[in-house]
Amino acid sequence: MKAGDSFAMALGLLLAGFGTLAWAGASEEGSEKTASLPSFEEADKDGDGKLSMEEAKSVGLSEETFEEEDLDGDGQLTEYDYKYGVK
Ligand SMILES: [Ca+2]
Ligand SMILES: [Ca+2]
Repeated sequence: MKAGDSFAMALGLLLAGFGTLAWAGASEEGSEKTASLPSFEEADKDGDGKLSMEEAKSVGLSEETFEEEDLDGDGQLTEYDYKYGVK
C-alpha cells in the first residue's frame, strides 16, 4: 500500500464522519415542542396580536415565566416571544 492511498482513505473516513455528524445535528432541531400550551391565537383572547399578563396567566403561564419570556421587555408577549421563549 502506498502512503497516498491511506491518506486518501483517512480523509474519506473523516469526511464521512463529518457528514454523519451534520446530519444528526440537523435532525435534532425542532424536536422540542411546547405541547402543553394552547396556540398563540387561542391564548390571545382579544386578538390584538400580543399576550397581556392576564391572557398569559389564563393559559397557565406564571408571572415569572411571563417576565422571563418577554424578550424585549415591553410587558407583552408577541407571537415570537410565546413560540420561542416559552418552554
Ligand atoms: Ca391580547
Ligand atoms: Ca415582548
